[in-house]
Parts: sequence; structure tokens; C-alpha cells
Amino acid sequence: MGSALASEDVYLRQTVRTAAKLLVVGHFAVGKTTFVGSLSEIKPLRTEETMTQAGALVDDLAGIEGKSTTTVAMDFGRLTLSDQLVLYLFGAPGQKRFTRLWQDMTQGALGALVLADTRRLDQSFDVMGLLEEHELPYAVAVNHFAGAPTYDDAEIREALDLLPETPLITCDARDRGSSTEALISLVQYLQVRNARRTSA
Ligand SMILES: Nc1nc2c(ncn2[C@@H]2O[C@H](COP(=O)(O)OP(=O)(O)OP(=O)(O)O)[C@@H](O)[C@H]2O)c(=O)[nH]1
Ligand SMILES: [Mg+2]
Repeated sequence: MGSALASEDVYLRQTVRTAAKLLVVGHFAVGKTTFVGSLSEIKPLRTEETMTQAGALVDDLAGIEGKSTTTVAMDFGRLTLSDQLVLYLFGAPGQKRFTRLWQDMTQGALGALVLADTRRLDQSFDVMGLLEEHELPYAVAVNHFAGAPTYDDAEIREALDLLPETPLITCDARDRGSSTEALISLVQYLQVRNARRTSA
């Protein structure tokens, strides 16, 4: 994102009628900031802070030793899907100490994309539990890291105890196209769910 953004990309189009708020969630270091950053058309708002040695006792760095910063509050990005529709993306940390932040973050959100890492699938339960508590529908995107084990969808579904209807996709959070596809899966799921609810 080296070059300056054109002003028409920075300001919200006047034609926009609907703004949808979506969350991008997941455990520590799963790629939330990267995901929001690769999708956002505005310079994403980040709250990154350098991690200290003391933090190593709190957040487990095994397998991601190169990571030097962590999100201390949230990530925020924007993606215009059409002349009328804009998505606001909120990246929310999943650690237990952020539970209070979730009260605000979930207000008005339509749903969430849960990023997961096959090296730490068990760590996704906290965020999925929080989403269920807040009654927010979600899709799961496995963010693939080099060297991470690959499993069949059925195995991942079983390990994460997903409902049959919950979308499961694989993505590379660094790649805009791949991240867009993951987000589209979530949006399609929310649409189908909504249509089912309104016709019920
Ligand atoms: N190989 C690979 N690396 C990734 C991918 N997504 C993120 N990374 C790297 O993984 C590290 C963690 O990514 P972040 O985006 O900071 O993760 P986060 O979930 O925001 O982390 P916290 O806010 O600290 O919880 C960074 O070094 C990224 O460059 C991916 O899809 N593939
Ligand atoms: Mg982050």
C-alpha cells in the first residue's frame, strides 16, 4: 500500500445506502490484522504494540517466533462492495482479557468470520463460544500457514465441532483475492440465513 490512495477511494461514496458491520475474529496471531489489512480500501486503523518479553508468558508464540507486535484493541477496515453497499470490518482479538471489548464490538454486527490455524485448532473454541454467547452467526476460514498440517474439511469440522450449515473455507490472509472469497462465503451464508428467517 505504498502509493497514496485516490480521494474517491478514501471517502465513502455518496451513493452508499447500506453499511454492514462484520467481525474478523480468532485467537492470538491467527492473522486478523493481516486479513483486515489485505481487504481494506482505506488505510486500516490498527492498534499494534510491540510485544515484550513479559508478554511471552501471556500469549503463546510457539511457531510464530517472527511476530513482534500484537493488537491491543482492534483493527478496522472498509470495503465498498457496490455503489450502495459498504462493509465495515472490525478485527477483534479473541483472548479472554478482551471479553469486555466484545460487548461493544458485537453491537450491530451481522456476523463474523472466525480465522483458524490448523496448528492451534483448540484455541478457536474461546472465540466461537463468545460468538455463540452473543448469538452472532459465523463462518470459519482456515488461514493457511506454511508448514501447518492440512486436514480434510470433515476432520476440521469434527475438531471444531461445527454445525453442518457453518461454512468452512481455507484462505491466505495475506492475499486480497483469497480474503475476499472468505468474506463472500460469510456474506452468502448470512443472506441465506436471513432469507430463511424472514420466510419462516
Ligand atoms: N504464512 C502465512 N502467514 C501469515 C498469514 N496471515 C498472517 N500471517 C503472518 O502471521 C503473523 C500474525 O499475523 P497477524 O495478522 O498479526 O495476526 P493477528 O491475529 O492480528 O495477531 P494478534 O492481533 O496479535 O492476535 C504475521 O507475521 C503475519 O505476517 C497467512 O495467511 N499465511
Ligand atoms: Mg492483530
